[in-house]
Amino acid sequence: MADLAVITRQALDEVAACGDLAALEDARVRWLGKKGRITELLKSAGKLVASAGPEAVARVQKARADLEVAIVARRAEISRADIERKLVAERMDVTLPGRGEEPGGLHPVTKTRLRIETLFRQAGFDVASGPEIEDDFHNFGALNIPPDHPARAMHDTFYFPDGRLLRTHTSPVQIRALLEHGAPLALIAPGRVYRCDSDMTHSPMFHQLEGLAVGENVSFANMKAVLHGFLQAFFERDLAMRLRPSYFPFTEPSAEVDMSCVFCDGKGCRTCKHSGWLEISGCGMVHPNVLHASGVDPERYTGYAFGAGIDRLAMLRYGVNDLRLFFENDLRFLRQFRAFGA
Ligand code: 2NL
Repeated sequence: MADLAVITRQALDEVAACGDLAALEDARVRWLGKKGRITELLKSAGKLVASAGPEAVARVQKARADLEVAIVARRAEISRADIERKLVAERMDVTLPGRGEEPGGLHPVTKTRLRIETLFRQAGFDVASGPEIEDDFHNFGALNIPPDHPARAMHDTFYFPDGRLLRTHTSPVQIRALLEHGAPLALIAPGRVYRCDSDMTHSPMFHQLEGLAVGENVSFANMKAVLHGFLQAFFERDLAMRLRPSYFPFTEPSAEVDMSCVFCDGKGCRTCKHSGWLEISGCGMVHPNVLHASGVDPERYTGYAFGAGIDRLAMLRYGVNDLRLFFENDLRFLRQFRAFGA
């Protein structure tokens, strides 16, 4: 029994030295298990009393209780250390930037359209829109385009089996506005249009800007001033503009709008085919037949109208040389416009 203190000390040291729960369990079994050393001592309580006196049993029971307490405490310590280790190992930096946080941006054609809308609103125009699926009357008939006109042919226009069609210009939006509101009126109609056409410079879907102003005494000179003012505001520079005689069924007289080349300032370069001029729009005074078909009295009112490609305006503004880039939506291309404002 003189050894009990030594044995207890040894057991407590072993428990204290255990580094994980498995080792601690081994130690517990070794000392307190069915065949553990302390348990064996208590099993022979009779001998113990004989050899070391009656208090000896109580001392062994006290040693066993102390050891149990020590094991429970050590188990808690190891568990806490395990959790601590796990927390350190699995630590994450919540301040790191997340994945996929790249901001999006508006498509360059959308930016161009919004810029055009802002500029024309500042000049007193409304912005109108309408259906992309149209009927023959709003797309052709009301625009003084005769039934045998080549633009109506299957190879230029996408038709549905029921005779409806994909609008080939946004003029029908303006016809609808005239029918609904009458004169006077000033609006632009930007939007998608469709033509059965696809090559280097033509896409089956492209974006058109049309404009219309109808009122008493609206003149060709008014049109010229508005178009020149728009082009200078859009390209943010002084530039020359000229009108060349042309023909459209829906305007009379009609003209092509040229502006001095924004790449060479009129000196001549590849983009303007060394002419110094870029074709940018078509325009004219609204044909009396068109006003009449839209419910407007051509004896009282006059109007001008124009049409231009938004995609082409975007190409010239951003220096893009291939129309198709706008429709491929390659992110490497589109990302370059993030920094640009409208
Ligand atoms: C072009 C030519 C043009 C118009 C469009 C128009 C609309 C109405 C009445 C009369 Cl409602 N005209 N639009 C007029 C002249 C030219 O577009 O080269 N577009 C890309």
